[in-house]
This record gives sequence, structure tokens and C-alpha cells, in this order.
Amino acid sequence: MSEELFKQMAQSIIDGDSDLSVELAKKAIEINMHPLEAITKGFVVGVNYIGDQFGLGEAFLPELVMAGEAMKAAVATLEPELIKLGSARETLGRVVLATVEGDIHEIGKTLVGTMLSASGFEVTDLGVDQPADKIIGKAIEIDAQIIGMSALLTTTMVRQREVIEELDKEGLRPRIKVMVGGAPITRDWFQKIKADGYSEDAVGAVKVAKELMGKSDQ
Ligand code: B1M
Repeated sequence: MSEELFKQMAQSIIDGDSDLSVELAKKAIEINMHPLEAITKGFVVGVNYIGDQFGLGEAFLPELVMAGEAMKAAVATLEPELIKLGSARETLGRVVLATVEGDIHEIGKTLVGTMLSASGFEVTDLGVDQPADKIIGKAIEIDAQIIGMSALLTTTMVRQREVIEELDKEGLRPRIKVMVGGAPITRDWFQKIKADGYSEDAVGAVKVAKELMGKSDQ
């Protein structure tokens, strides 16, 4: 039953069918499927497939856009459930989250934000295409302990390093810790740019953020 539903979820993204992806997300909620399971075993499989096809020149920009829209709609439908399932009891810390300048990929970043909020972090999500000065300015304004940056393009991941260099120049680290992620981000890159934390997925991002706050047992 679940396997069939996962297949339909993936296919709805491949077809760029937002109505169907939302309907399937609602079905997952109805049958008490864990929302993260629906995302990772269903919808993400479809968006990864389209991404690979695009990379191979077998799919084109309109298909990528429609798949992105269908994925965004499905994740937005599941977000309230993720929040409900969260273990938030107290504020664990303040996080400024953004996709870096020149990059408009938002789905993974938003998912990371939802998971952090559900786990008790106060998240200020600046959105996509955010320059270093905006990210750092907001972190100072709200006295954030963590800046989280997402980058999905090999051409924009360098922006993460720029923010870190700026923070160092201003003497704002280690007061503000930096967590990085996104599809092209590797452990090597995270070490090279001297970030404080890195995770390859949204669940791991919560664990890393807690560790950065010295609250890994919560
Ligand atoms: Co684009 N895109 N895209 N895209 N897109 C990729 C990234 C690509 C790999 C596709 C491919 O060619 N195979 C490729 C990048 C190649 C490269 O850099 N080497 C690519 C390209 C080339 C482009 C354009 C340049 C295409 C063009 O215009 N010719 C263009 C760039 C626009 C720009 O940003 N300036 C572009 C545009 C788009 C759309 C707008 C159409 C759409 C985004 C829609 C949206 O976000 N509203 C889109 C999509 C959908 C994708 C793919 C298919 C899927 C991305 C996604 O949402 N994944 C993607 C291929 C792929 O990644 N397989 C692709 C699902 C999401 C849940 O995963 O975002 O990885 P992800 O997030 C994960 C983890 O990475 C991690 O946790 C998340 C949840 O588990 N994570 C963090 C993310 N951020 C984190 C932060 C953390 C910690 C963990 O701490 C702070």
C-alpha cells in the first residue's frame, strides 16, 4: 500500500502535477504516514529523477519548474503535520536561515526551517537569493546564535564562504555559528570553508543545530 503511494507521489512530481501531489500529501496525512517518510520516500524520489534527467539533457526547464512547483505544494501541505509532530518544549536558540545570493532553490531550505522550528528553534527564514550583508544584518538584529545557509548550485556555494569570511572579519564568530547544506555541499567543502556545522538532510540539520547550541541531548 505504502509502496504504491510512494510511486504515485514520485510520479506526480515527475508529471509536474501540483493538484495530484497535494492530494497525495493529504492522503498520506489521512493514513497517518509520517510526513518525512512521504517526502523522502515519495516526493523527493520524483524531484531527484527530474533533476537527473535535466542534468542529462533529457528534461527541460519548464519540466524542472513544474516539478519544483509540485514538490513545493506537497511539502507545504505536509509542513503543518511536521510542526505538530515536533518535540518543541522550549526555545533552543535563534536561527537565521537563507538560500544564498544568486540561488532561488527554496524547497530544501524551507524543509530544514520547518524541522528546526518543530524542534524548538526560533527560525527567521529570509527566503532565497540573500546577499551576505542581509544575512549577517538580520543575525545581528535578532541576536541569532546560528546562521544556516543553503546552496543548490556549484556556482553559488562559494557565497557560503563569503558570509563566513565576512563574519570572521567583523569578529562575529564564534558568537554566531554557521551551518551549511544543500545538494552540492560535502563534508570536504564544509571543512574547507571552516563552517561550524554541516548536514546532508533536514533531520541531520536539527541534530547539528542542537550540537552547536550544546544541547545535543534534547
Ligand atoms: Co534547479 N538545479 N536550477 N531548479 N534543481 C538543480 C540543483 C540541479 C542539480 C539539476 C541538474 O542539473 N541535475 C542543477 C545544478 C547543477 C549544478 O550546480 N552543478 C540545477 C540548475 C542547473 C538550475 C538552473 C541553473 C536551471 C536553468 O535555469 N538553466 C536554475 C537556477 C536558478 C537559480 O537558482 N538562480 C534552476 C532552477 C530550478 C527551479 C526554480 C526550476 C526549481 C526550484 C524550485 C524551488 O525551489 N521553488 C529547481 C529544482 C526543483 C531543482 C532540483 C530538481 C530539485 C531541488 C529540490 O528541491 N530538491 C535539483 C536537482 C536535485 O537536487 N536533485 C536542481 C528537494 C529538496 C528537499 O532537496 O534542496 O537538496 P534539497 O535539500 C535537502 C538537502 O540538500 C539538505 O536538506 C534538504 C532536505 O533533506 N539541505 C540542507 C538543504 N539546505 C540545507 C541547509 C542546511 C542543512 C541541510 O543547513 C543550513
